[in-house]
Amino acid sequence: MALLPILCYPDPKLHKVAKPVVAVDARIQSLVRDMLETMYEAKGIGLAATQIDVHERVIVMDVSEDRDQPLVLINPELVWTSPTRHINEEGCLSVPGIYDGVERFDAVHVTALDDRGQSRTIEAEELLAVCIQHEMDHLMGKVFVEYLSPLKRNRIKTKMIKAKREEER
Ligand code: K1U
Ligand code: ZN
Repeated sequence: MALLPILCYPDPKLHKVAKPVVAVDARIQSLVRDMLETMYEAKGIGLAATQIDVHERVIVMDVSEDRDQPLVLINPELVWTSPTRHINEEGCLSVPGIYDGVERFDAVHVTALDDRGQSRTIEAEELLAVCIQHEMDHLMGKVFVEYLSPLKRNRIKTKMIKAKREEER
């Protein structure tokens, strides 16, 4: 297993659109293991392949309190969204230290393959529903700060660029 570096906003690679996985083979299973290790180490509840510069439709998540219920979604597709939405506080491993409210569907149904290539449907609500929508945005090249006002987004961009410069000094 390997820890993978996570891309930081405003890296333009975060805006690439991921392609569908063609086959759930040993390469994808190894990618999933590395992504889970990276997500747990970073103390995140989710990670999209885009964030580690792999542009294929793979997501890993674990919203359980004990961090022992990994969920793997390969080629996820939203098949149902609730009629209601709410604003939830979100964070992002690619935008460390920034938290803000984003409006999301309260519940979603998603079809996907698991890490053995089996098709499944997940009916998600609460934090899992929010996390799925956040991670599926990553696969489309969208970072949560793009829902914020241009003023907030530009402030965050400047802060991230400054932090990166400091880190490189
Ligand atoms: O995709 C990512 O960058 C992971 C991200 C997932 C996420 C968190 C919160 C709402 C939606 C999606 C994180 O794990 S950020 C860090 C975190 O653990 C967290 C932050 C705020 C609330 C709950 C958890
Ligand atoms: Zn994120």
